[in-house]
Amino acid sequence: MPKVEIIGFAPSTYVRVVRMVCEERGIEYDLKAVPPHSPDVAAIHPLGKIPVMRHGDFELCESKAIATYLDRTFPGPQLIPSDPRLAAQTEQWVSLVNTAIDTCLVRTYLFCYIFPKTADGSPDRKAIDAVAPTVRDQIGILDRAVAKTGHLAGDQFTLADINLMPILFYVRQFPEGREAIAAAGNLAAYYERHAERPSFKSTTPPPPPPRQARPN
Ligand SMILES: N[C@@H](CCC(=O)N[C@@H](CS)C(=O)NCC(=O)O)C(=O)O
Repeated sequence: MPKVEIIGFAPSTYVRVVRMVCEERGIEYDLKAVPPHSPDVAAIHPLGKIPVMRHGDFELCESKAIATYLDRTFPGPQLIPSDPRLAAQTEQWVSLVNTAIDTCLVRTYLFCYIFPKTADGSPDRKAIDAVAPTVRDQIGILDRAVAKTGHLAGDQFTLADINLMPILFYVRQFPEGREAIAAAGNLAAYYERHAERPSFKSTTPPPPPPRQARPN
């Protein structure tokens, strides 16, 4: 079978998700570390977003689609369980995280720090203060979701957990997020536990560059 190629740079949370899937499943892959909208990406993703994937003559975009393809194509314990209820719960949490939680915690909150729209490039204090209550609310939602089993779907580590961990990694690096997670005992323990997985450690991104143009 040809080697999988993941295209997209390491700081991206979504790139990390598909890399973690490869690592968890023991899938050999090459990482082509390029930013969004670069030619290799634009040739596969209609909106130029990362990650995209190439596997032989098969090209695919969107992290959830890539993760599902890898999970179904390669042998081994599945990250999207075959049990219909567990599979649906996995889908449910991937959807909730990608449509609402990523939007708030990454695209709004984190971007106030790493891609601020302020004239001097300093963190956007006004925007941070505005989003902080929603950050706390969403951390509370996640805290309750993992309270029972320490996982988002059933009592096993699934794509739902893989999809969330890269976000928590960044949120913990900024004060409001760090405080909210520290106050959420179940989520803090969840993070500490799953952060020990080799797939998480081996995909740790480099620290974000101090000042950059916002990518979108
Ligand atoms: N729905 C996409 C989202 C991917 C995404 O937003 N990637 C970011 C990097 S983390 C990106 O490419 N941003 C550039 C842009 O939106 O133009 C997926 O799940 O793969």
